Amino acid sequence: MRNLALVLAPILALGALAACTPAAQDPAARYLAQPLVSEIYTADPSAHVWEDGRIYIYPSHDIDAGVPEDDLGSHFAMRDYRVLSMDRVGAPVTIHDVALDIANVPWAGRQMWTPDAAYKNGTYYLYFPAKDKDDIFRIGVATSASPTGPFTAQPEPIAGAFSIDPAVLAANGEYYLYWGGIWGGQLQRWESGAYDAAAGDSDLGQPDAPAIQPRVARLSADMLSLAEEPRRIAILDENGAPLLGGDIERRFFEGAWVFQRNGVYYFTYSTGETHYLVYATGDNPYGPFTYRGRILEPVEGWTTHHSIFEHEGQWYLAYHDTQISGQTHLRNAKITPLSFGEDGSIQTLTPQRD
Ligand code: FUB
Repeated sequence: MRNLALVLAPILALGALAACTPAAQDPAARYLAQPLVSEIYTADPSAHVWEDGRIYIYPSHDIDAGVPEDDLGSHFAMRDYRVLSMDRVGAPVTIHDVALDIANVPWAGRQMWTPDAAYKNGTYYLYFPAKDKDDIFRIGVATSASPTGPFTAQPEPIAGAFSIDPAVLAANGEYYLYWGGIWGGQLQRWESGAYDAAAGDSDLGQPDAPAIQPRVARLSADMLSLAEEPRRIAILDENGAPLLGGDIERRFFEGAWVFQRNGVYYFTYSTGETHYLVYATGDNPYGPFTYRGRILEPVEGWTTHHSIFEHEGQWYLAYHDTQISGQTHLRNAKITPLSFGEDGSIQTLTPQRD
């Protein structure tokens, strides 16, 4: 009996110690950041600071539409957009009314995925992907006099743009639209230059060939169309060779976000099935960009998607995970500070402790 007590004592002591750790007292403490809001599900947060100095988040608005989960993301069956805003990170977050409903987009059929926004000359522009009536992902644009909408959609999608995950970079007095996502995002179906459903639903199965490349085009002066033919974006390894399709820990999958810092252009994206947020850098908006490293280790949930912005001298990463629901299609947006090294490298973040 005495021996048993001797054996059990240290185990019980360790247990008591563990129960005192912040994570045991509060399960939320194991996360790097907390959800911005819990009233609605939000994901793919595209963050901007407009002229009023406030932070505006344009996220996907996740819902449970009862669509079974599959490899193409059919369970992400979103139908509208809501904008979030706050004075600064950590301040109360306002959930604004519906900014755009799929019922008011004449060409759209289903699945309103990641949006982004831009501001020019008193008008706010919301860029968004949705499947058209033929189930082909297109990218549309809607306008508003207010950063939070309601937005009025153009009657047709933007000619020449396709696939998913639009992101806008304002630089040098111009605006550049980036897009693309493989697998369910259908980018692989546009490899020939025209839509080809026969190209299938994955990444073309060419592990030794250059990976499928995201696209970019400068926007027209009225922000409603492309001013040039879309260009393919090269993402290179440390030897200047294009990343290969089989390099699944580094090649582009979806979720482009581009920003400029100290004259360097950062092309950031998700690696999809390996669940990393990574970045590559270049010296102009079109690339090529050279792979540099990871921004965020895998979050809870299948998808990972983000934006990066500066507010009052501090850089931030807006991202999402599934902390609230534990379900891959019901995500919650978060924001956490981001740090850079002297050489411009991004310091890798870990989103939760195991
Ligand atoms: O939210 C739907 C899709 O999931 C996005 O468009 C992808 O980037 C992924 O986050």
